[in-house]
Amino acid sequence: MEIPAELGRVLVIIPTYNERDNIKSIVGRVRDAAPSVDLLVVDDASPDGTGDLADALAETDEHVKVLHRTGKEGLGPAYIAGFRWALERGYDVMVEMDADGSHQPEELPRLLAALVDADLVIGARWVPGGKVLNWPKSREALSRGANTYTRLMLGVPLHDATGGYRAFRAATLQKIGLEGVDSRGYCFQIDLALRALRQGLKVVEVPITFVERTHGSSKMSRDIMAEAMLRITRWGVEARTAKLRSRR
Ligand SMILES: Nc1nc2c(ncn2[C@@H]2O[C@H](COP(=O)(O)OP(=O)(O)OP(=O)(O)O)[C@@H](O)[C@H]2O)c(=O)[nH]1
Ligand SMILES: [Mg+2]
Repeated sequence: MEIPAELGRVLVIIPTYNERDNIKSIVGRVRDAAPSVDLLVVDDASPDGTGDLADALAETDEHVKVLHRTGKEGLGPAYIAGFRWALERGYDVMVEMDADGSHQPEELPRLLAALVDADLVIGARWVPGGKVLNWPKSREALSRGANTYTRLMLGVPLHDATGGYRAFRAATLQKIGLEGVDSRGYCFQIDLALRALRQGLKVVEVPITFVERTHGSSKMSRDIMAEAMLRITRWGVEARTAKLRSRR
């Protein structure tokens, strides 16, 4: 499947923290699946040397770039740094992709095809045709629960607002405005989807098959979950309060 030329220049952004055993494979798979796109690895000074491995890959392939940051700040700030880097260099499309193989590069052409008629495409697990491989029931329940809570609390028409395999048009990020985004963990994904919807942009979910990582360890934590719960609740309350005020 070809990448639609009308989309312009595409950059796949891969945030990494201790992904030594995954980085080479994921970069290679993206290069095979979509040879015309560029890649940016955003590494938060991984102690396991992921940043050096990424530099080595960049040395032999001009499609691969690396942004080194000074310490672990969470997924949100890493993506924002990557988005800024891309906007400064005139990319037209920015893709979010995990390094751990959960987001299959082979599905990228399908995500990009959907972006031709959308402002933001979310690779979704919890839609018909979407799947998760090798997750324990407890992890599935957590993700489904978080998404149901998000839909009810925020009134958004999305089934996988926490999904992190996404394609944005540059214009979408410019309209959203990245200045005020301070979410760190996976509520960053909800934050951006919500901002896009509130701007009246077209957000489309495309079914994906999400594969649990086989190497390295998850960075998911109690703190990240707590941040998401608190923020979803706060955004929901704020939206309801604003609605009530506007009725008066
Ligand atoms: N640069 C950077 N990358 C991060 C940070 N935290 C997580 N990542 C990367 O973001 C991606 C997603 O993180 P994961 O640890 O897989 O978290 P997850 O996908 O929510 O959890 P699992 O499903 O258990 O893997 C991976 O590529 C991580 O290496 C961070 O603080 N900084
Ligand atoms: Mg993961």
